Amino acid sequence: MKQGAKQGGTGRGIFITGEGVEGSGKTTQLARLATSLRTLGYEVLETREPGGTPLAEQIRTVLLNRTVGTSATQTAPVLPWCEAHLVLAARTQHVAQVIRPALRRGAIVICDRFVDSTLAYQGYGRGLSVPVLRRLNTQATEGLAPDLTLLFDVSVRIGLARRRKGRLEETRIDRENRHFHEKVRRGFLALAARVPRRLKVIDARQPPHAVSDVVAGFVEQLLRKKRKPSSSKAKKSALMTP
Ligand code: ATM
Repeated sequence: MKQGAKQGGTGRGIFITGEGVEGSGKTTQLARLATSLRTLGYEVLETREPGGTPLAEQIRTVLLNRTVGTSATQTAPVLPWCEAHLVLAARTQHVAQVIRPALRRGAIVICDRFVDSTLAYQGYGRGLSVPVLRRLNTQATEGLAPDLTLLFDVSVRIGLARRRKGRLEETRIDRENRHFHEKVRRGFLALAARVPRRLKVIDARQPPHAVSDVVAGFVEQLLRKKRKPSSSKAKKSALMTP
C-alpha cells in the first residue's frame, strides 16, 4: 500500500478528471477547458475512460455495446463483477501507457471519467463492495489519484432528457432504469462529500458558459497551487469566458 501511495503522485504534470451522470454536459465542458488551457500554452492531453489506448477502446466497445458478439452473448447479461473487471483492465493499460507518461512530461491530463465512475456505477449503482473496488483500483492505477475532479451534477430527469434530445446512441449502461441512474448520482455525491478538497460539485443545470466559469475558477485555483505564482496571475482572467 505504501509503495502504491508513493507512486501515486502526478509528478510534474496535473491530472484533472470529469465525472457525472449521463447528460451532465461533462464532455463538452472538458473539451472547452482543454481548448482554453492550450490557448494559454499548456500541453494538454484529452482522454477518456473506459478507453484511451487501442486495447482499452476495444474493451469499451465490449462493455458498452450490446450488439457485439453472437446472439447468445448479446442476450446473456453482463455480470457486475465482469463489468468491473473490464473497466479495471482498461484502466490498467490506460494509466501505464498514456496517463503516467503524459504526467511525467509535465502535461495537463484531462480525463473524461476515472476511478470515481467505477465507485459510482459498479459500487453504488450495481451494489458491488466499494472498499473492494477501491483496493482493485489502487492496484490498477498504482495509486494514481487526480489532483482535481469536477463532478457535473444534474438530476437524472434532466440528464436523460438532454441525452434523448441530443439523440446520442444509447449504450448498454444508458439503458438501465432511472432507479439505477439515481443510485449512481447519489453515489457521486456521497464520494464528493468524503473528499471535498479534490472532488468539486458543479451545478450543471446552469447555462454552459456559467458552468465553464465555475470550472475555470477551480482549475485556476489548482494551477496557482501547483505552478509558480508569477505565471498564474496573467492566466487567471484568460480561463474565464469573456
Ligand atoms: P460516457 O458516456 O461518459 O462516455 O461513459 C460511458 C459509460 O461507461 C457510462 N455509462 N453510462 N450511462 C458509465 C460507464 N462507466 C462505468 O460504468 N464504470 C467506469 O469505471 C467508467 C470509467 C465508465
